[in-house]
Amino acid sequence: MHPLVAGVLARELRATARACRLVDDAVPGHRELLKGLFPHTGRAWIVGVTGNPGAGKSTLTDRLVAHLRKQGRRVAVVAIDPTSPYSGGAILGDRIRMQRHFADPDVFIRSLATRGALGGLSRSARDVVRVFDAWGADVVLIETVGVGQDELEVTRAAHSTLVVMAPGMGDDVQASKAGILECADVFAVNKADREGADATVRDLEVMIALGGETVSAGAHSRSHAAGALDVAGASVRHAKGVWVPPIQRCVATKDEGTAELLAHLERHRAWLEGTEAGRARRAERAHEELRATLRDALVEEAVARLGSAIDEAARAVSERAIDPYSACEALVARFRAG
Ligand SMILES: Nc1nc2c(ncn2[C@@H]2O[C@H](COP(=O)(O)OP(=O)(O)OP(=O)(O)O)[C@@H](O)[C@H]2O)c(=O)[nH]1
Ligand SMILES: [Mg+2]
Repeated sequence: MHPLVAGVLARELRATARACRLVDDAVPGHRELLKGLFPHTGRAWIVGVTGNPGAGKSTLTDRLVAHLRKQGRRVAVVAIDPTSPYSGGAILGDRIRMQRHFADPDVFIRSLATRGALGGLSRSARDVVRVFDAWGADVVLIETVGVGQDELEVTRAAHSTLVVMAPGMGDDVQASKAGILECADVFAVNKADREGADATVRDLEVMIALGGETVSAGAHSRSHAAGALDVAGASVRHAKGVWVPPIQRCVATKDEGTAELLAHLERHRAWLEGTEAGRARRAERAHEELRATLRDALVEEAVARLGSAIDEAARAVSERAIDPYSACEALVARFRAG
């Protein structure tokens, strides 16, 4: 048994922080630690919080933490900032914003320092979340910036994903619509005290009404039909047991709408646990995780065994002596041969 397991289960601060660092960095032996922790996990509700930079994710997260604490629930926050891996500026900002929870032994806040030495950010996030699950978190909130591919993968580690929007981010919203719709379980239109919140809500309503289809920029001009679409589309999907993401207006700075937001998230959790569609989704996530872990393990094994052959092949490809496909086939053949 890994020596840190007992410390995490005893909820020791230093052991838990160290365990987070080990799995984040994927140092040798980190899987033994995770294996030891796994039997003590599975209780935590994992909530992803994503959205454009500055939309108010940290402020909202801080409010959600406060509400959860009032209910007596133990909370962990994992903050991820892929946009500025070196400055740490945003992370420092988050610390300041959430610092009123710092003295609370039932709140654990952790920033992912590395970009995930092995298997990337989503692997790192998933494993750190597991440490918190074993630590006894009732809820783990993962804050991630943006809706790029990396962030979408991180949110796949979550049971429920909250996408935070703010008025006046039109172009960003357009650009990331497909991605947003794919991962959002609940929408927060934050900064509802600012002009443009109604337009943002309408925009989202159209998007949701159109369902899984990728929304083109032309959707705006068709927004007339949105009302009808909404009724037909959303209610039909509801009836089929499909989750249709609700939209909640919030003013995070004033704690307005945040209790309702949490209630929406709770409903999503109940849906996950109580419906066939929800259970299917959980099974799909487990499948994804296993595939990702398998991919990492295979890559690790291949790199360990082929080592310099990979370097040589890469050099040959860069000198155009061979195409990357043939080079890869040769490496796979060599790997198979042992
Ligand atoms: N007017 C207004 N300002 C808000 C609201 N919520 C947050 N802010 C402000 O918006 C700014 C950004 O808030 P953050 O919570 O740091 O946003 P974030 O999405 O976490 O930002 P990054 O992590 O840097 O992407 C801060 O100055 C907040 O005080 C709101 O509801 N209304
Ligand atoms: Mg933030």
